[in-house]
Parts: sequence; C-alpha cells; structure tokens
Amino acid sequence: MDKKHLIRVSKRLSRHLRHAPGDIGITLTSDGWVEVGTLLAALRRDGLPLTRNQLAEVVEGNDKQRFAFDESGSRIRASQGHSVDVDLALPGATPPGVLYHGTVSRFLSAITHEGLRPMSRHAVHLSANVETARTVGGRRGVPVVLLVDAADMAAAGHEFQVSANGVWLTAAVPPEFLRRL
Ligand code: HQG
Repeated sequence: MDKKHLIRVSKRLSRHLRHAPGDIGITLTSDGWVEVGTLLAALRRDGLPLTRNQLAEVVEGNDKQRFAFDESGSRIRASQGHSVDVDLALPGATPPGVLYHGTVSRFLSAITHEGLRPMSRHAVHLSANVETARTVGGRRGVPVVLLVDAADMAAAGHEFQVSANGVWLTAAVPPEFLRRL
C-alpha cells in the first residue's frame, strides 16, 4: 500500500475508532474494541474495501502506533485520543519527573487560569519528550511547550496512565504544576 493510501485509511480508522463509530454502523465495546471482521465489513459498505493484511499493514505502519490489535488479533481499538465514551482500562502508571504538553500562545491565558483540561478528549495528552510536544503544538500554529511537574502531581494524588503508544494521560493539570519551557 502506498504511503498516501496508508494515511487515508489511518484517518478513517481514527474517525471511526475514536469519534464516530456510528457513522459506519459499528459499536465499540466499553473498552473501545471492535471485531476486525465487523470493522472490515463496515468499511467495505462505506466504500473502503480492505483485507485483513492491509489493515495489519496500516496498524504496523502508522507513524504514532495509534491502533492496536488485542492479544488474539481478532479485535482492534485506538490506543488513545477518543471522544466517544470508552474506558480503555489502562493501569495506573508512575510518570517520569516531568512531562511536556505542546500548545499555542492563544490558549495560554486560559491555561494559566484553569490549567490543562481534556477539552473534547477523555484526558489531557502529555509526552515524555519535548520534541513530541513541539510537534503536537505545531498542529495549531507556532508551538509553545509547557513543562508539567508530573512527579509533584503524582505526589499530590493525581493519577496517570500511559497508552499502548506511549502517550501519558491524566484527567487535568492544575496551573500550579505548569511552567513554560
Ligand atoms: C488546549 C494528536 C484552553 C490544548 C496529538 C490543546 C496528541 C486548552 C487543545 C493528541 C486548555 C486540545 C492530543 C484550557 C488545554 N483552555 N485551551 N484550559 N487546556 N487546552 O487535540 O494535546 O494525531 O484535544 O493545549 O499528536 O493538542 O490524534 O489535544 O491545544 O497526541 O493521534 O486545547 O492528538 O494525536 O486539543 O493533542 P486536543 P492535544 P493524534
């Protein structure tokens, strides 16, 4: 599969596995899974015929490893980024001392007052490295990177999870744990 098509399929998977499963008539389990056969049939009906091997190619070739099969390989889900109501049931994890969040300057005054909120997603997305945060912020303009005192947050009782593709997730980051890099 060429790269362009791989990206096109990946965007469709993001849409239906994170935000709008109903658009192609599928239902996710409470922890976000759907049977591979059910997904492929729904995509085919929606004008995107795909074999199991091609789906595996998209999952493996995805730049951010956004999707994962379950252990048996019979189900697939998005590893993070949902807006639909799913509970990925990820175990709690101890974060590194600091984590990073990429944003843009127009959000800074709100963030300074109320901290980081999950907005339309389930959790605030943080990364363990500055470069990723810069890329995430850069989707919206000139990136501004915020440093999150994750160890202090954890000590204060805030919970963290890490997704299968290495994104750090937490419910919210109060302003006192944020600094501009
Ligand atoms: C901002 C992509 C005002 C926040 C990326 C961000 C990531 C606030 C935006 C993943 C705010 C939400 C997530 C507040 C936060 N007031 N603005 N209190 N708190 N914001 O897309 O972190 O390609 O939901 O700074 O690479 O940008 O989808 O979150 O700018 O990993 O796999 O509100 O999405 O991954 O935007 O990105 P998003 P995000 P995928």
